[in-house]
Amino acid sequence: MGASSKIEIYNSIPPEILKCQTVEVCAGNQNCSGLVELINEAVDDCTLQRDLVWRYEVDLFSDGTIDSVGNSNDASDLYPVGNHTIYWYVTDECGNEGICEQEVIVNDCKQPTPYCEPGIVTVIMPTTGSVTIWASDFDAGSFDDCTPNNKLRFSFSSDINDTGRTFTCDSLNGKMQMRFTVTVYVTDEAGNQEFCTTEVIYPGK
Ligand SMILES: [Ca+2]
Ligand SMILES: [Ca+2]
Repeated sequence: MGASSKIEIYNSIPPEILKCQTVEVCAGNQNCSGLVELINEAVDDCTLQRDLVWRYEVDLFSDGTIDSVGNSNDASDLYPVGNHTIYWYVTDECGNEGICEQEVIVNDCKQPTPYCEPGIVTVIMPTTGSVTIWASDFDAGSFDDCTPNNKLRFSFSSDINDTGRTFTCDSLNGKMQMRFTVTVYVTDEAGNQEFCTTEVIYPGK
């Protein structure tokens, strides 16, 4: 009696999945996705590793919708930039199922490639006595591996909210013609930055 209940308890122990910890990688340069090696292992008290039966489900972007499934312990693949969840299931020969979920994070780690206009010629508006220029005015085709062009941010410093500069007659300091060097930062959605340097030119009257 005691022995048989002991065996039942013994048989009800599911395999323990060993690799459930979060995996974080940088996207490679192609297609803004990262090659992630995900080969799992489990231990079980009554079934040999090679006799365990595996399957997994992949929820890309962890939005609750399963996007692909597999019948092995190898979910290695190209994963897009974002956060994803892998659900691992492994069954022993007694029908006990071990389950775990694993987060996979693919980051955009690469800076944008900035291209600045060589210089912008502007004049101070007589009506207001000033002119405001925008960092985005200097963009000459900057691009990023992951962020679409219309989502790139342009600023005059590493602060992405530093988007405009206002020049007044005082900025010209009485000179007829003047050139101001400006640094234009390009920032992608992941916060990676790169800059180019150009100038604002006042041609004078
Ligand atoms: Ca999904
Ligand atoms: Ca990037």
